[in-house]
Amino acid sequence: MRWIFRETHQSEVARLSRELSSLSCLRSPHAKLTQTLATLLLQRGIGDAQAAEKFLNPSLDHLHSPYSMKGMTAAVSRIEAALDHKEGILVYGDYDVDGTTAIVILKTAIELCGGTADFHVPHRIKEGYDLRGDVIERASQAGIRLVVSVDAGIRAFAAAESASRAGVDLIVTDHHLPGPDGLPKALAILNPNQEGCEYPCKSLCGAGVAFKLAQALLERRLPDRDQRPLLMSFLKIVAIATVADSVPLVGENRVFAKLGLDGLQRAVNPGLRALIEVAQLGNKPLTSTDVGFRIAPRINAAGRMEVARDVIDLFGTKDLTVAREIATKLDRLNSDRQEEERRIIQAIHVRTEGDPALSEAYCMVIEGEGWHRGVIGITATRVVERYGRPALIISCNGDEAHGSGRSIPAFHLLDSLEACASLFTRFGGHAHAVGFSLPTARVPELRQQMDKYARERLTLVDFEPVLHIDAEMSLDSVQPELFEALKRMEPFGMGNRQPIFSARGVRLMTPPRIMKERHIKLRVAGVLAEPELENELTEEAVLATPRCHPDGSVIPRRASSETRAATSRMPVATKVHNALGWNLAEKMQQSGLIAGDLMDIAFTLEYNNHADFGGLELSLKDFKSAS
Ligand SMILES: [Mn+2]
Repeated sequence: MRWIFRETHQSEVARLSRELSSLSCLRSPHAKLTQTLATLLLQRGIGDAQAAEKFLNPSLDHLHSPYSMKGMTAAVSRIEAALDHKEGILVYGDYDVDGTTAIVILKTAIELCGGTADFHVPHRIKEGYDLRGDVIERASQAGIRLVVSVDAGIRAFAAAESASRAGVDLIVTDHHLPGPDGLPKALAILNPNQEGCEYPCKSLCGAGVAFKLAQALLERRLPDRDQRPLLMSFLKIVAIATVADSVPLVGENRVFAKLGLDGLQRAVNPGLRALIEVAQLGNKPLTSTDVGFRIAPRINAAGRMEVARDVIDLFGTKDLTVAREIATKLDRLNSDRQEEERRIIQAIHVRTEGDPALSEAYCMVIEGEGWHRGVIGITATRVVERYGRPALIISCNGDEAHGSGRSIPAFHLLDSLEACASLFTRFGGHAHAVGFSLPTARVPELRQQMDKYARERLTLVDFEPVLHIDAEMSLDSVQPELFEALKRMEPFGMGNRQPIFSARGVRLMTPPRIMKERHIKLRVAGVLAEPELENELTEEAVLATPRCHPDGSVIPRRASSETRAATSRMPVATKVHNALGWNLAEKMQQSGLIAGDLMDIAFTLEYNNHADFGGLELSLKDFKSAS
């Protein structure tokens, strides 16, 4: 694994570090801590104490005015007119987490303001993404005069034409980039990415844009005292979409994610409670990882397995028993989805094992008959993770084939598809992810052309995974205060990754322990002085081991004589830390490192809640022999 150190300017770090020392929320931090924090904040675009204070203490007061978004006034007046005249409104969304939660947000806001809202979620396979004219025409026949899109519509030119022909007013709310041919004809368009929109946060997800409209409506129609509690309850759902849609967790998105995640611990909505229950996340603070890997996939499973409607019913019901039934169904769909994913991955694995031409391809193109189209995107992600190469995964249904692709940073996937555009019946996407369809008969040609194209542009180095290191530090800096400061930087995710640190020349104190054949547990320490042989670790060193046992008096026992022999050759060390390395057992065995050796490690800081051996610990991302 290649380590890449993020750059910081020392003078900038020194300046911000001085400013941080006066921040009240850090409670008189020492110089080393503010330096580390300044480094991390600068990397995240936070350049002064005021911005740092905001970043470390997200609050409702940091939300921008909805009216700084272009089109808001027009959208709000039209919806208010509908409310006043008791017109029905159709909220038209999308089938993924972002699209379904956006529907829930806007529909609920309209209902809270006394209106009625129906909704439409497209069928993933039969309708596909984006608004369709026939759906709007049917709504018009049913008497609907106002359609509001969420998480979709910014390129729905034909549907917008149908709306205007059918005498339906269309409000588009979306976050996707507008196309090169301008905007569809609509009564109002809310999209921070449209030309002329001054909205400060450009990276809202679709549910985020829907939330801004909801916020504006609530401000107009409901008493002041209700505003904050209502916004807080909406943010729980906005946070889920914000994390799931992988938008950067900075600016207003950070406020959504932080307040929403905190709020989820006290979820009242029966749907949310049931969902947290089936994901087995009750009674503890939720992290962005919990939401991204446990909550969002269950919501997404509905759309993947073709019942996205269930998500709206789940959040709409007032009855916990009903909510539990739906959540249990989503949980099962998610298991089915995982099962299907495993089945495809297994098939891919078997094929690549037996076919070096496939596993050594510079762009892997792998097809299968009848693979579920709802999961080939996730499968492509897994293949890229495993092989480090761009991958197109294709589901063939007779003569027709549908594919989904994911890439690595060095390879622009959409450009590569454009280079063989004539093979496709349809394709789209961006640098990192694409979707496409083509005749099944042309898949071998696609495989050959993609590999040729990739070989002209990539080298083997591009396939080597890289690890971005935020800051180098000595193990002595691993202190509870640092961990506290890092907690304030949560939630981590896109745009605000959990900081990865490196420490050079740390000493492996005991023989590595292998856990469950795949993981390792190490004891490591920063080295203060050159070896001065002692029989065992000084008591001072042992006591200084960071741990959090209630009585603080547990001293680790050295188990075997072998361990004692190893530590007896050890020099006097400073604090000893536990370091856990998931799936690093094989690498440890290959490295030949033994107790007493010096190594360079890359790690994140974690907290182990175990009553006996809990405390601060390092989670190893990678290690090498000391350079
Ligand atoms: Mn979206």
